[in-house]
Amino acid sequence: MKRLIPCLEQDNVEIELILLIKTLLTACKEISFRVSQGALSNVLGSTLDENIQGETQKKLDVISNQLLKDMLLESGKVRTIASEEEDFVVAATENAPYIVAFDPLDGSSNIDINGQIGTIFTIYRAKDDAPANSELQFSQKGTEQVCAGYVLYGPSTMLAMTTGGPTRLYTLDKTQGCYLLTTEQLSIPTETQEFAVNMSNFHQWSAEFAHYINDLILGKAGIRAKKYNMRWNGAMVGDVHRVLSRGGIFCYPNNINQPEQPAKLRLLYEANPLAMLVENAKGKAFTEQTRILEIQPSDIHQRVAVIMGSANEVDKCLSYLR
Ligand code: P6P
Repeated sequence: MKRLIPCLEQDNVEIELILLIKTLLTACKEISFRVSQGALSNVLGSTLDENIQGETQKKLDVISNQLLKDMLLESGKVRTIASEEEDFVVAATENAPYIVAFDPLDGSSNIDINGQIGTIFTIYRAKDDAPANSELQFSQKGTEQVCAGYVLYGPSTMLAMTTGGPTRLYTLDKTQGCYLLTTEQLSIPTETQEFAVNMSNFHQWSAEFAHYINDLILGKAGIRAKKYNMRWNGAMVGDVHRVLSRGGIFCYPNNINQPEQPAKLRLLYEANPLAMLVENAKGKAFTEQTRILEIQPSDIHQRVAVIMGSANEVDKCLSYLR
């Protein structure tokens, strides 16, 4: 099986970016080890702190964030860092070529129940018209991403990544300590019979989205005339990995009862990188109206509705919302 670096070289990825990806994935190897140790290494449970999202920080959230931040700060390739666990951007190396944003441990509510969790990351070129300590470094549409990926800490540790070309899957060989190519090119089936949504939020959806889900639940007896199955992982990275692997549609729509902040998922370090992975695997990724990758960001922690996965199912869902 091919190793990661030769794959990136074959994809003509520039050496500076290859070195940065290598650094980032080295940190994820350490996170994978800590996660797999679980209760044995006293990393379970919560801290007494809350992040800017208002969520209680898990010990592993803080450990993973620090691991990534330290390694990226030392890399010399990163001008600015943004993280779900950091209130503000962190200036790194002046005039370095790239900026990096990440969710160090997506789905951390799954940590204490040994569920799937993962690190989501995205890389852009640094901007020369903004200081290294400015949020304006991340004022770039998702279409500007030069690399997007996640490392999923499941029964095996898997990396899904694109550098603009196909979305490829790699598996971490823990004996050699390297990521090996296990799926050359992911291609999401255009049709599906599987949807992912938190059904307990039914009361907060728009009537149009509730109608769409209700038609899925009606199955063969309803207008969709086929039986649908439902999965909800509690970790977007796990749900989207399933969608990338076998098709499906992942939905986190707006909460109409919270007009001041209707969306839950974050654009910069959740929706955008996963949207790039999905689109480069022939899927689609929208909010309730807009292609996610075309949104002009306004804030590093801004939130968006998410509907992504099998192209024809996403189109069908959006047809209910228009
Ligand atoms: P709920 C995890 O906290 C997360 O940001 C996503 O990874 C996940 O899909 C979603 O929230 C789960 O939200 O409301 O079902 O707990």
